[in-house]
Amino acid sequence: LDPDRVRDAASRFPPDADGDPPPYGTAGFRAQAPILPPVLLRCGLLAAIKSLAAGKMCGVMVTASHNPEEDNGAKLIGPVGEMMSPEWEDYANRLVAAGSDDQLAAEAAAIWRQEGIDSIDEGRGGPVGGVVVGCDNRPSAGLLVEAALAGVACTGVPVVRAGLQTTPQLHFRVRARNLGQPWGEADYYDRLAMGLAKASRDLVGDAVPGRWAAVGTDGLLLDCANGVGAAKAEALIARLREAGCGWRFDVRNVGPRGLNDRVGADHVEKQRALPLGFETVAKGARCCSIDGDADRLVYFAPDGKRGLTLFDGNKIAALLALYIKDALKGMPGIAETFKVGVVQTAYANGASTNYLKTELGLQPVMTSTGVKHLHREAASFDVGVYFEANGHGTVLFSNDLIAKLRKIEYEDEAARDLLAMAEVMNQAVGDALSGMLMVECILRRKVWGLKEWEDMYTDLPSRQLKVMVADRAVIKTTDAETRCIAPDSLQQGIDAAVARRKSGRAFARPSGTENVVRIYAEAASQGEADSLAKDVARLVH
Ligand code: 16G
Ligand code: ZN
Repeated sequence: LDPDRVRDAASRFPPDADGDPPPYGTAGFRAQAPILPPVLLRCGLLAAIKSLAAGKMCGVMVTASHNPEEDNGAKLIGPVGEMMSPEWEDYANRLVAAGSDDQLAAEAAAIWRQEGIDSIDEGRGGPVGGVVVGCDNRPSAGLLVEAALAGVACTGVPVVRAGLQTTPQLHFRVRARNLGQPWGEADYYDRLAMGLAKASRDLVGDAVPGRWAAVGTDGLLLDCANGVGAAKAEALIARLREAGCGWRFDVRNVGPRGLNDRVGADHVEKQRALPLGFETVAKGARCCSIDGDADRLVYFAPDGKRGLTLFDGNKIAALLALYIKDALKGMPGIAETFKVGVVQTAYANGASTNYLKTELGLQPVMTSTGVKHLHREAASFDVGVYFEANGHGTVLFSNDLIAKLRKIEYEDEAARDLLAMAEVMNQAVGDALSGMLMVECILRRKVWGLKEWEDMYTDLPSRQLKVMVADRAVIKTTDAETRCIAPDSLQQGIDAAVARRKSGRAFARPSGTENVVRIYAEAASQGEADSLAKDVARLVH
């Protein structure tokens, strides 16, 4: 690593003199865009080192997901399309904390040595790697992409500009490239369209299959949060049409103004409010929202009183898990050898956990909040479904299982269904467009309207609150964020408050993305859930 080149690149994107650099949060760096150029430079630099260490392509996605338009950020993508491991998050923090150009050059050199890059390269006969940089449609993207590219280039690692991408598209691209599979954007649409044709058993040919029309369901209204997912959803739908799919999609909130402003999956899930532009949509219409970078998906139906019925990540997970369980019934004798699992967080509504246990015979695994935690657990199963309530999730299939299914696909319909699902569902990360196609497919296959989906289980009354605090780090949790171990008497207080309610459950945890403490409470009645949440909020204050 040439320290002069690092210093030169860094001098073009100097850090703000005052103000601390942002920390690596749950999903990467996120802050107001003006302070981010030096952070993106450092992300590019780190991704380049990672790509050299792995001898594979890595990625940097410039996005702040569902955050306001003025914010931006970076998500770092490892060689199998995964989020960076905790060790590399530490490296990222070290580089971002390095204020001066000299400090940065020294830190980068230290990481370079720690990872033994020079000797790896000699062993391979020269550097192998590359970094692909993509972005969402925020106005600040241009400069931040340049900063990331400069960070990569100063290491000598080749850079690729992917331009506008959804976060899951960039994860897909990195993963597919490194696996030697077709990786371009057109390949992404092809895979989804072809997978859907197989998964729906050619139901795609019908605009509205006759039997399905009888449950009163029609096309899907899609709220794109005015984000990058809008153009990508349109491209996907065009590809579906080419493949003969007659399903109706009505794409709304296509931008470019108003990103995440009272629209999108986060708004719908957190505020339980209709997105802008859906005020006059008919009661009961099938709608879904994605977030600003299209890695979250929730479904909803207007209730005719300006409110809505929500189908959150847990409801989506339940539908997917049921579909998988049903498919497995079609392969007796073999299915028992497959490990099927569902991963949730403690913030999943207790009714969903209960449904998975009692109706599907699954024992959900609980992890801390954040995709990287859920993803890791899900990858330990042959078929691993994971979802957060906010709509981030996917279904992972092990290589071993895929190989077994391939052997029997010609004679076994259920095996073909599962293979098709593995094509539709993004294997790198949660993907709103993938998830949407799969949900649409399952509803049609089951001849289900929203009513049938809703009736799978009824959410227990719950309340989420966020509490502003001076320092959220004083709250420390354990057991997948279900118990507080600091400050001292907090957990005792929560336990006592919970004990006063029928079927009560409550947790508090520091947010990984904002300086707040999040509280979740559940109880037999809405009044009790509300008052339990308030009690816990008072304890946290
Ligand atoms: C990030 C995470 C999401 C998590 C959320 C929690 C990724 C890709 N995204 O958006 O999984 O649910 O943070 O934020 O990991 P909070 O701690 O502020 O509630
Ligand atoms: Zn997102």
